[in-house]
Formats: sequence, structure tokens, C-alpha cells
Amino acid sequence: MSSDTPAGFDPKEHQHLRYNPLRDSWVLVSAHRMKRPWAGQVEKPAQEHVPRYDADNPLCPGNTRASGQVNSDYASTFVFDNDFPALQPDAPDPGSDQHPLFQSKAARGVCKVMCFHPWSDVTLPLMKKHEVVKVIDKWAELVQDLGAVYPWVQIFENKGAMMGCSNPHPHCQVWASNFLPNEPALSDRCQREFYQRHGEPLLLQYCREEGRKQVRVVVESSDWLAVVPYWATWPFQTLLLPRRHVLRLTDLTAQERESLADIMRRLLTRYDNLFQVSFPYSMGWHGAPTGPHLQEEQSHWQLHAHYYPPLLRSATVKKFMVGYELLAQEQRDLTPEQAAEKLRNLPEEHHRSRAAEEQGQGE
Ligand code: H2U
Repeated sequence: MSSDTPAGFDPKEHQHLRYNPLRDSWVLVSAHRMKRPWAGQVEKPAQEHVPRYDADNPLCPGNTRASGQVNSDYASTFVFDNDFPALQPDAPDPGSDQHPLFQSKAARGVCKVMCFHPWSDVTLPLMKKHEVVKVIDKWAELVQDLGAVYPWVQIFENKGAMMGCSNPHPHCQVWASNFLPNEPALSDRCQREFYQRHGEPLLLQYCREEGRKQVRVVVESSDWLAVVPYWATWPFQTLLLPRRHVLRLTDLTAQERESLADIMRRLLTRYDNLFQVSFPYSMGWHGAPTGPHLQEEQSHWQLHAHYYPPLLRSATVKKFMVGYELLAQEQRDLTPEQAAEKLRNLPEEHHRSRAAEEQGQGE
């Protein structure tokens, strides 16, 4: 904890509350609960052997999707309109009700799917650096294009069946909406208030402090820092931050995109090495809002990515956000410092590339 931690207090033994300044909420940290036995649900191990090409997979190059449309024979990234979009550009207005308890608004937008690579048997940490740079460039392009029309462009990746991912082919989704969704709206308010009070972006100051303290740092470079945040809820949650003040993915220089590809591969390799599986998670980018009608100053914003992995004890035992979390408050079982230390101490080399080398199949 901090240098002024009172004698007799051990964060690994004594439950306490930590403040999340991005959500203006508190998390209960009770690390001693890791000692309890587990006789609950055990997940199926992730599918490890995915074929490189599957004629029945609608995300593979050249294949036909549910809509009947045919994918191009793509060799890098590939973006298409989601055939089952949650947001459409032309949905009619629901009409207004004057009653305060029955409010509704129009929701319009677009949903896209982006394949990272033509092969189904790779994931970001197993892709080459220049291939990950292509993904980052495409993300920035989508923020540029959709952000010209919509106030919020949410890029997110659900990875692994445990996180609701419907297809093992490496991909993410991009939903652009005519409204600021709840999470970014809350984050926007918190960052704005901090900036007004302290004259510096919240996450810029946070990144500097974490770089100085080091205890929650997982990986870092001269451009980027990945930490298990002080207020993390999910066991191995991380926050990926640029060291300089950057509003959006579109503002990253070519050099920063290269170094982002690098740090993403280093972080995700550690995730995969933790339990020697393709680590499930939901991740997403948050940057300053966009849209043609953006009037207010956005300097309070700092670009960042959240990674929310569900696993707790092993490849098959996940953290459940249920009773107390749903009804009272978020709670975590190991301290963020313990999680960061575990991740930090893992090898930089992916367990699958080592396994391949040992079998004499190195690339
Ligand atoms: P998820 O794995 O995160 O569910 O993303 C896959 C998306 O791909 C999903 O939203 C879309 C699904 O609607 N999809 C198509 O648009 N067409 C298809 O033929 C298959 C899947």
C-alpha cells in the first residue's frame, strides 16, 4: 500500500475498501478469502486446437456469412457490418413519455465486426508485431470514420467462450452510437471533475504515480504502462495507458502504434502464460468522445484500454460477480499488488511458442 500504511495493517490479510476514481465507486478487497476451498463450478478448458481454416466458420476469408454475404479473401484485417446488429442507423423514435419513471430515447448506430488476421489459430499475442500494428491502424481508422458521425465508438474484444465470444477466429467488435453509453458517461464525468479540481488529467497523473510506485506495474515501456489498477475488481484486470497525454487512438503516432503493438503482445503473452491457456477476457478502448457536435473541451480525457479477464484460481475456475457484487458492492479476492506480481513474474515468451520450439516446430 502507501508509505503511510499503519503498522498492523496487511492488505493481504485485512479487508478494506479502495476507491475507483474512474467510476466514483468503492471496491471491497478481501484477499484472505483466497484461502477458502472451492467446490463450485468448473469451466470447460478453452478450445486450444483451432484449425487455421474452417470451411464452416463465417469469419474465415472467402466464406459465406449468415446474411449470405461472402467475405473477401482477406490477407490482413477485415471489417464487415455485423449481420445481427444491436444498433441500426435508421431505428424509429420511441416517442416520449412525460412520466419520470418511463423515459426512453432514440438509439441509433452501427455495429461492425473486425477480423484481426486471416488465420483462425492465432490470437494477438501469437501474431507478428507488424500484424498487430495493422489491427491498431484499423482501430484508429474506424474511430476516425465512425467518430465523424457518432459521439461514441466502442471497440471491444470478447475473447474465449467464457466471455461470450461466439467464434474462435481472432476478432473484435465496434459499436458506434448516437449516445454516450453509461460507462464512458460516468468516466467522462469523473475525469472532468478531477481535471477541474487538480488541473491535470486523472489518468496522466495516475500513470505517473504508478510508474513511480511500481508495485502494480505488469509491463512498461517508454510510451506505455500496463498496471493492475489500485481499484481493480476482476482478479487480473489491467489498465493500459499511454505515458503522454493522448485523447484518442487516432492521435497515436506511428512510433506509438508500434510500441502499443509491442506492449499488447507482452501483456497478453503474460495473460496466456498465467494458466497456460488462451486467456479469456473482455477488453475495450476508451478515449475522448467524438461526433460532429462535440462542443466541450476534452482535455480531461486520456486514452486507455481496460482488460477484464474472468479467471481467478486456474484455467477453469473463474470469479463470479454475483450475490454481494450484484446487490451490494464489487469485491475482489486477491490484492491488485498480488495479481500484478504474479503477472509481472511470468516469462515474456509465449508458452505455445516454447512448446512448438521444444517439438522442433518453431516458425
Ligand atoms: P462475438 O464473438 O464477440 O460474439 O462477435 C462475433 C460477432 O459476429 C457477433 O456479434 C457476428 C455476430 O453477430 N456475426 C455476423 O455478423 N455474421 C455471421 O455470419 C456470424 C457472426
